[in-house]
Amino acid sequence: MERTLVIVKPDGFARGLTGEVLRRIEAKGYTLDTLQIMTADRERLAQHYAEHEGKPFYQPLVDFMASGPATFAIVTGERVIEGFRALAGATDPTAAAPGSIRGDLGRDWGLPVQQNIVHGSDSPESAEREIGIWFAGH
Ligand code: IDP
Repeated sequence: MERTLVIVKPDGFARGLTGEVLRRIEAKGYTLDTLQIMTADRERLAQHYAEHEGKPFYQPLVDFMASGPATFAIVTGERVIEGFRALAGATDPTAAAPGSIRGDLGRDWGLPVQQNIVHGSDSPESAEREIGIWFAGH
């Protein structure tokens, strides 16, 4: 069974969209395996977003992700990585297709980081790496 790391980012948490995101995951038929609400620390965010280090949005991204509580979830199911990314929609919430989480619930707020409500791992390797960062022992 495949698994992925989903984060309801601080914008989604602050807007009260955690339940809506989890509802869509469950309605799609995936299973919530582990859930935790926490404010992410910068050390683990630097590991999580290592591939973006040096990009113009990297520091604003880390600042945003550390700015308040977020919901971290391990979600399981057949092809859940691909499936959750389809549920999430394109990275840019303005361009994300209506029907997706970002397309239905997100927009551009004129900020240096796209506040796009959710994160989902992009490959099995990323999922295992990210789960190891946020859920040691899982
Ligand atoms: P993903 O979350 O759709 O997988 P990534 O390319 O992995 O997208 O980027 C990680 C996060 O960094 C995005 O979700 C978004 O919050 C932010 N981000 C990505 N590209 C840009 C950009 O060009 N400008 C501002 N923020 C960005």
